[in-house]
Amino acid sequence: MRDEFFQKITASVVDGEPEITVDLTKRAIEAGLEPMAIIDQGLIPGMDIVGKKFDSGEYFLPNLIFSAKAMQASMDILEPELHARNQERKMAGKVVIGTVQGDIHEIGKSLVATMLAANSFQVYDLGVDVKPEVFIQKVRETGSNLVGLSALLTTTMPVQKDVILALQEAGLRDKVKVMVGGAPVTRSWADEIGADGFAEDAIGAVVVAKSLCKE
Ligand code: HCB
Repeated sequence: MRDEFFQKITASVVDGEPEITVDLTKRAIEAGLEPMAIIDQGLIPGMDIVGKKFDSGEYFLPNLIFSAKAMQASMDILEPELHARNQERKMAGKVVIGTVQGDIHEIGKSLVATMLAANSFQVYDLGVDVKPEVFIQKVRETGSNLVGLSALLTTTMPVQKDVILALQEAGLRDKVKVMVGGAPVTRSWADEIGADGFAEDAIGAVVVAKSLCKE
């Protein structure tokens, strides 16, 4: 019965069916399955499959959004259950993310935030048009080890560099990694401004974030 539950939960995440994932999650808890096992053996394998399908071109952005929603909806039920059992999920890292000052493009940044949250990162999403000092303040407040900076305009790309300089000035640069992204952002731009990582899409961002947080 356990394996059947896990397989169905995995499939509902892969299919991007939040309502089914929620229903299965509730039933699995009622049946006595451990919340941590539901995450490790049901949800995470689902997101792994989704990542592979996206990489191979079988899945597109809407698939990612629905799968991440399914995972997140299940996590909303499981987090309080873990808490009640004094079990905290082992987080992959703490990420402060936002679209930089002067830029109101939100979709890509939010997708990256959702995918990170679905992959066991604690995410602090500051929204759009975020001033460098607000990133600094949030990093200090949360003790985050990663900052994700999104910029969609060639005119706001330099603000990514401003945030890196502000981290340096605040004495935080050696405590936090910086990952940049956004349609006009390239690896060479990331190198030029001294970012630690660059990702072209949300799945890539999860891979880069995991590797930066391991360092
Ligand atoms: Co906007 N806009 N826009 N826009 N916009 C772009 C970005 C242009 C390229 C369109 C064009 O001219 N061809 C252009 C920028 C040109 C340039 O600078 N070279 C542009 C412009 C000029 C503008 C305005 C200035 C237009 C105006 O008012 N005259 C204005 C900007 C206002 C401002 O920000 N101050 C503006 C406004 C808008 C909206 C409001 C109408 C709307 C945004 C709505 C919203 O987000 N709530 C909008 C949109 C939707 C776009 C396009 C069409 C799509 C952007 C998008 O959402 N892409 C875009 C054209 C395009 O890019 N094709 C156009 C989909 C997401 C999923 O991709 O690249 O954002 P993404 O994110 C990826 C990836 O980059 C990476 O992962 C994400 C997920 O796969 N990633 C990260 C992103 N952030 C990351 C952070 C990390 O740490 C790691 C990875």
